[in-house]
Amino acid sequence: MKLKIGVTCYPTVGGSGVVATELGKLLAERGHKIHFISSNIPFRLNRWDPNIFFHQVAVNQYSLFQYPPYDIALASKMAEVIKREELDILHVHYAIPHAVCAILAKQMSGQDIKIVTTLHGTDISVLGYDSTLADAIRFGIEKSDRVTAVSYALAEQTRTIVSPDKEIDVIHNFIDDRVYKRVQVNGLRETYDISPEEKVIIHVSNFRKVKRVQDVVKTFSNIASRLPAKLLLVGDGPEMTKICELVKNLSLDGKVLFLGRQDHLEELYSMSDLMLLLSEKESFGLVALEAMACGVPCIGTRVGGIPEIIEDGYNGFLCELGNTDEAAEKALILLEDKEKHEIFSANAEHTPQERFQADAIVSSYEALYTSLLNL
Ligand code: GMT
Repeated sequence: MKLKIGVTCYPTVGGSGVVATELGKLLAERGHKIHFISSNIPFRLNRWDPNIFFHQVAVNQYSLFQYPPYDIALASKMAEVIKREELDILHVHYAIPHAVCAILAKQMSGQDIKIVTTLHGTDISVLGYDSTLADAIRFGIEKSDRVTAVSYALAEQTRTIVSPDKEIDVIHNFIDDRVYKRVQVNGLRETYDISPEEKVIIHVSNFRKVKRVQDVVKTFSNIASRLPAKLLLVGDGPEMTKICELVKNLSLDGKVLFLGRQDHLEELYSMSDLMLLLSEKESFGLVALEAMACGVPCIGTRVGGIPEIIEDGYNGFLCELGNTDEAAEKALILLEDKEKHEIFSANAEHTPQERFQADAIVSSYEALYTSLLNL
């Protein structure tokens, strides 16, 4: 049976928005009607599909209110779409505010819609600095009909920190394997002035503190003192100024390329030899999976969901958080041994198909929806 599914996520750049949108697109390809309800068109919603609809949440600023009422506006829009489109399911990404808005919308609409909430980790990291939101997060989780987490680590962390009286299913993230694959990048290295003997190391993030981009630069500095290499820093965010300073202080100008936010990451990955993901918090680490799909092994910290993607000694290496010497040593094991690098690269390329197959993961969500509706 074909379903009518409302989807709410943050439309801005970020793994949760990517996963929500890619899932919606693949469900639409299977014939379900997908209604995105969001403040803006999700950035990956870049092609027309007759089964995809977008309902914009208008958040107005009134002089009477100190803050624009995003949550109430979202809940109202959800209720409107639930009623008009006769939605079966509302799938929201994040417990706060989206699950809480969905619960309110359900009450406003008076319909027996089922609410599915996917946790991406941000709810838990928010709690790290604002424990007053714990009750709201627990409420959002407990009042959802089903809750999923993107990794076993996140499910466990949620149980420990929030202690909800609710089962949490784990459904891993996935990538669109039609996009993320090794592609020919003739002339791209030359464009970036990368010589044939130089190794290319890549890091992609939103440059938040938790991403520890300083550790990435320090690790690179160590690597670059041993062999010719360039570091591609892709993305932008609050830590950027500090990173630029560090690059200068370590005399790495010219070796570190600041590429800013980029589309078509598959091309940048395809010309890279190694990815560094040295975060202190990472519930999954979608960029590691994207890079692997393009044949790039990863060095990652033994943190959150990263060990669920990086299999130590198979498609990359794990290292201790903050230990940049260890990260550099592990990187050099691959960069200095062509044969080993080829094996790791092939293993990385197979990882999405082996354990994060898009088709199977979309089917898991489909099964979850239909079981909720007793179909
Ligand atoms: O990593 C971020 O800062 C963005 C954040 C988000 O909410 O989009 O990413 C989270 O969700 C992604 C998709 O599930 C995961 O791949 C990221 O690991 C997770 N980020 C953190 O846990 C810090």
